[in-house]
Amino acid sequence: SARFDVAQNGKTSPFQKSGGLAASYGAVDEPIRSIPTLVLYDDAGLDIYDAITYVEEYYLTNAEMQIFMDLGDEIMDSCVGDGGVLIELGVGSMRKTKYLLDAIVRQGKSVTYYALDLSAQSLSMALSPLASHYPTIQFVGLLGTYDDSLSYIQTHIPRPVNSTRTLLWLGSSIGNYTRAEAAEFLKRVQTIAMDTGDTFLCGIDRRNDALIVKAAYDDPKGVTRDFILNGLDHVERILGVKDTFKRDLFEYVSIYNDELGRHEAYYRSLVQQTLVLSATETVVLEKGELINVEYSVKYSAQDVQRLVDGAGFYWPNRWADASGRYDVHLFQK
Ligand code: AVJ
Repeated sequence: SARFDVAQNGKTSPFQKSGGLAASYGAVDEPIRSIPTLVLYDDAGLDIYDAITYVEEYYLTNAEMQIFMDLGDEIMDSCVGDGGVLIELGVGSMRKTKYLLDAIVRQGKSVTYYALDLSAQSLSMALSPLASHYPTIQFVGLLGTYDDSLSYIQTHIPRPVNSTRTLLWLGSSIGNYTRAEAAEFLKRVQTIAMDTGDTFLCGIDRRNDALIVKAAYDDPKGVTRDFILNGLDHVERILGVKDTFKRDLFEYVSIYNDELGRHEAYYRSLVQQTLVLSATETVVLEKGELINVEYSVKYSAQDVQRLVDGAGFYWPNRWADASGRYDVHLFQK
């Protein structure tokens, strides 16, 4: 059966950290405004993201699913033991987790599976059917952010006797962090949430051909555009304003920055406009000005090596998809 737990104290506003439309400096020494990536993930955004995972050009999900379908037994054999604990950071719809659970059941192991997500709704929708389908697996839903989960794991999930903990971070979610942030986060996971011998299974997109990446993030049906532009509505709700971030005064700009190995998603202001964010804060956007909302950072083998070294992990294995675009990596403490 599935039970639910809360890994955090209250809902944190995505704006709390950086302030609305924070200005920072990009590589070109021009101020680049940004909105926290988290604004993309309200309930509507989660639904559109789920639709993205079915878009043919968005190869990441299929690549990862294919790895789990073809190699799930070997992967689970190498990092999950009987009586073990799995903790997945950011589960979403859990479409691909199923293949891992199938492998665990085939291997006759019983495990406890902790699923962390920001949305209570997607947690219960994903977990309820699984709980009845996998009687040897105990499911616990965790509601909270990645950071909330680290201290929760430390204080509430004891190291299993005669087994280990396996953390899962799939879907190349790591890509939404800068390289420095990613290394720092992994270091904290390693320090706070893992013991010697515990493993970390991490799905990471490679630095693929620029055209392939570009098509994945600017699909012809415009599903990605909808996903990004939906963030504007969420921003309005967060700030408690109306008719301020007007959809028809912005367009989605998708850039694959080959040099830095990352896709960059922006809102471009189609006109000069003054946004009244609150009684004390207004922002003037120039015509054509860009506001960054997301980076999707890609990793070459060398980039992964740097990440692993920075976090203090071993890197015992990796499994690639058939087209060689995507890897599931096994890191170990
Ligand atoms: C869920 C963060 C991995 O960056 O590839 C998909 C989100 N953004 N299309 C990604 C996303 C645009 C996705 N992650």
